[in-house]
Amino acid sequence: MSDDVVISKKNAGYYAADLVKDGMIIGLGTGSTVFYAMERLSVRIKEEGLNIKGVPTSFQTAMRARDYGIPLTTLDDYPKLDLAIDGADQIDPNLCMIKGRGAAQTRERCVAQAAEKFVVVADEGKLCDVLSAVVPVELIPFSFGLVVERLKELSGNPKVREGVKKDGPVITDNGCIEIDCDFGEIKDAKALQMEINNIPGVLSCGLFTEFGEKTVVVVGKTDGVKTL
Ligand code: ABF
Repeated sequence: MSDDVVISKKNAGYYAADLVKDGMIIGLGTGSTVFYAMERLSVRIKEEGLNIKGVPTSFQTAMRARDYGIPLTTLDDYPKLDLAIDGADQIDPNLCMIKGRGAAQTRERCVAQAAEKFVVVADEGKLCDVLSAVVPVELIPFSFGLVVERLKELSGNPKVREGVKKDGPVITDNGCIEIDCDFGEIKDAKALQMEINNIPGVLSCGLFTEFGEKTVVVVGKTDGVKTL
């Protein structure tokens, strides 16, 4: 990762962390850019006595939050969140996005749904005119053959995300399998998201087209940020 990208991610993460107000219950996404937001929150907790709680969207985020001294809670305790901070892989001009490279999109969707405001942090390289990255799909192992067949019928090219062992699938925090499906340029992301999420056995895919109204995208640059 280039120094410019690291600086950009840090600027975006820090800016998002400074949107957090005392007393907030927030969602904590997964990924390196969010981790910069958590780094800044850690400093604010220590220096300002910021009083917040976070709902982590992955085991990795929970571990990182504990290291940073960010108190954790759950959606059971707080089904409504003030704000969620999360990352993305691609973001189009309509604030539709592809997420899930961290295989955490299902929990990220729950947290985004629960949040009043969805703050997405990204470097400029994540912006695109048309979504075209592979779409992660989380599914229960029982449905694997069916989901693969259906994704192909939708003109996708599905590939199982491999874990540490060759041909050994990544097992998500939910005990499921992750597939990365290449659809090339995605002309109608909303429709494709509906199709994929309606396949029996799919927990959720990485197309996020339903949160535009409450989304603020913080685009990190080497000299600051711009918001969309
Ligand atoms: C998570 O972080 C995923 O949904 C998304 O794919 C990833 C982005 O990671 P990074 O911020 O490291 O680019 O939100």
